[in-house]
Amino acid sequence: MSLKEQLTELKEQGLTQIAEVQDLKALNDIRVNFLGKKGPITEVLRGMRNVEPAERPIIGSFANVIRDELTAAIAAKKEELEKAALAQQLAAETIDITLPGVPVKSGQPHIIAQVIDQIEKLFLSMGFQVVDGPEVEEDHYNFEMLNLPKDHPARDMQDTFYITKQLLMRTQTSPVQARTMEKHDFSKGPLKMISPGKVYRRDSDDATHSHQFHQVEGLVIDKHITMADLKGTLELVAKTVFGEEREIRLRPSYFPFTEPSCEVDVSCFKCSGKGCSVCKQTGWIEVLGAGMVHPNVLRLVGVDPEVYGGFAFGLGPDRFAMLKYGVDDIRNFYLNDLRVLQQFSQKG
Ligand code: 2NL
Repeated sequence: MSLKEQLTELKEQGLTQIAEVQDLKALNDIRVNFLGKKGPITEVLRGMRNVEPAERPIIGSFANVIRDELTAAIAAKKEELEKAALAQQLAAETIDITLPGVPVKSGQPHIIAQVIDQIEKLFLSMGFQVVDGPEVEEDHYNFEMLNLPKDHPARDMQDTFYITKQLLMRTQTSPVQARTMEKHDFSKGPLKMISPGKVYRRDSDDATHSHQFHQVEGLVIDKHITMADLKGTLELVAKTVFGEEREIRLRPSYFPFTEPSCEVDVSCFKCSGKGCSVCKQTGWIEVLGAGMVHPNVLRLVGVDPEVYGGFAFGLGPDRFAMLKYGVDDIRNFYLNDLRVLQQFSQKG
């Protein structure tokens, strides 16, 4: 067989093997076998010694053409196999996005926290500070500083959790305000604050009483504060929590720490004032207590009542939530039954 014939046969063999090969490893073996230094093409070319010198360049370039053809066929096959491998991998790794996912359970703030958050947002927007304080409080700050003399009925052992003679669970958040007023430098400007938090009463729990509940107290101390400032502020609270159409009215009342004192009613959000079971046919619902800070309280914290005055109020987020959502038993807020709490999802 002539060299040309041998080379042509090698080419045919090579092309057949390349056409049949199924994987990249075997393809590489073919490449090494045919085109490598010890491969048959190199071997055939060694036989050039016996070829006429004039023939040699022709055989040489014929061999190169065959080498190039096989190289090209291998490259094409390599690309084909790589594409097939990628397609197979992609098919195997396909994610079915129509499959239902694993649901993620998300919580939400407790309904009382939601009411407090809403009130905090309102007061922060009016430049008030939100102040925290201890729940275990001194008798001095809880009562004494708030003009509750030693024999006042509110200080009765029956109503307060005493820890020692001097220490107790705070019955209101006003001690936070007494502490803040005491520290405030009034030459630097007015004091505008709210103090939200937990308070404690030595009560038997029932539908409307809980030994632990919540309070948000508010306080503004400055020169020239009037009851109109109080009314305007509380009207905003009522509208924010109970709806834009609400009105408020002030009725005279009594608290040891304010003078004058008032109770604040909001126009009924159920019947808009016509009279229904929620407002007991009066058109009004009592929602909070307030007043002008008693001069004795100012004196006790070192503020001159001849120069400064202010208003204060106290409201119950528990009562707000009960009224707003028609919850008739305060214990629902503290039993932490998810069937109750999940009804107050903010996701709507
Ligand atoms: C309520 C309503 C009220 C205050 C709280 C207060 C605080 C300071 C000075 C004066 Cl530091 N007053 N707080 C005022 C009026 C009402 O809470 O029903 N309380 C028993």
